Amino acid sequence: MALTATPRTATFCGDVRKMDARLNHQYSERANGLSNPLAKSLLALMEEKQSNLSVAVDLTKKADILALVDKIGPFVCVIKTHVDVIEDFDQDFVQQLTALSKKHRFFIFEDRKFADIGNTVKLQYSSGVYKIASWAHITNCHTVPGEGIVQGLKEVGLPLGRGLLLLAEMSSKGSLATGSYTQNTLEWAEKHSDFCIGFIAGRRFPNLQHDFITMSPGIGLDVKGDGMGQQYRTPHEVIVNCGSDIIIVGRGIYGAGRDPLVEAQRYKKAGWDAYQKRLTRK
Ligand code: BMP
Repeated sequence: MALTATPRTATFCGDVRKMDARLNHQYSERANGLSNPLAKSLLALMEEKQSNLSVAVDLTKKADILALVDKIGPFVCVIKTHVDVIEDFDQDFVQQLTALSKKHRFFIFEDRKFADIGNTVKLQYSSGVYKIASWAHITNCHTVPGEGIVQGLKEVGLPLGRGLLLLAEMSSKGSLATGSYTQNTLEWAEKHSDFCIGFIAGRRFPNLQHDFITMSPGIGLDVKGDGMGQQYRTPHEVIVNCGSDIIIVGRGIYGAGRDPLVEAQRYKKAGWDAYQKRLTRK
C-alpha cells in the first residue's frame, strides 16, 4: 500500500508547558508523581536509554518480528505489538519476546484495544490463546463501553503489576473519540490512576490532578498519511508543541525500502531532541 502525502490540518495545542508545569520536568523527575510502579519504571528507563520511541511492530511472522525487535531493541523504550496478526503465534514467541525485552530493556505494550463489558474483557485479557496479561506490561482499551471496562481489566492487571492506557483520541481521520467522549475518558483515568498510566492521544491533557504518560501514534518524518485514514505528524509537533511523551512509529521504521536500524536511530534522535527542546524552551 502506497504512503501518500495528503496534507493534514495542524493541531493547535496552545502553550502546553504553561498549561501544565509538569512538562518542565524530566521524565525521571516526573516518575515520582505517578503511583503505578510500572509507569515509574518506564519514565526512569526512558531517561536512562535517552529514548521516548516506541516501535509498532506490525508484521505477521514470528521470526520477522523477533529479528526486527532484536535489531531495534537498543533504541526503544517500548515495543508495541498486535499479536492477533501473527500467523504463527505461540508461547515460544512470548518467551522470546520477553527475553528480548530483558536483553535490550524495553517494555512490551500489546495494543489490544479492548472494547467490551468488564466481565468479557477480564476473560480476554487473562485467558484464550494469547493470555495477554501474563506477558504484556502494558495494554490499552477503548472507553466506549463505560467505566466497567477499566474495572474489569484492573482486576486482572493490577495484581500483576501491569499498566493500562486509555484511548482518549485516535490518530485516524474522522475519529469519534473527541469532546465529551475524551473528557469522560480523562475522568476515568483520574479515578483509576493506580492502574491507568496514561493515554493514547495526540496531545497532553493539561490540568489533570494526576500525572499521566501520553503516547502518540501517527508519527512520520517523511509522509503525511497512508491513504487509509492514518494521519502523520512529526515528533516535534506532538512532543514540543503538544506535550506528548512517547512517539509510536510503525511503517516509518520498517516500511518498504527503509533500513530499520537507520530509521530507529533517526526517530529516536528526533523524539529525544524534541523532548530536550521542550525542556529548554523559554
Ligand atoms: P504506523 O506508524 O505504521 O501508521 O502504525 C501506527 C500504529 O499505531 C499501528 O499499530 C496502529 O494500530 C496504532 N494506532 C494508530 O495508528 N492510531 C491510533 O489512534 C491508535 C493506535 O494504536
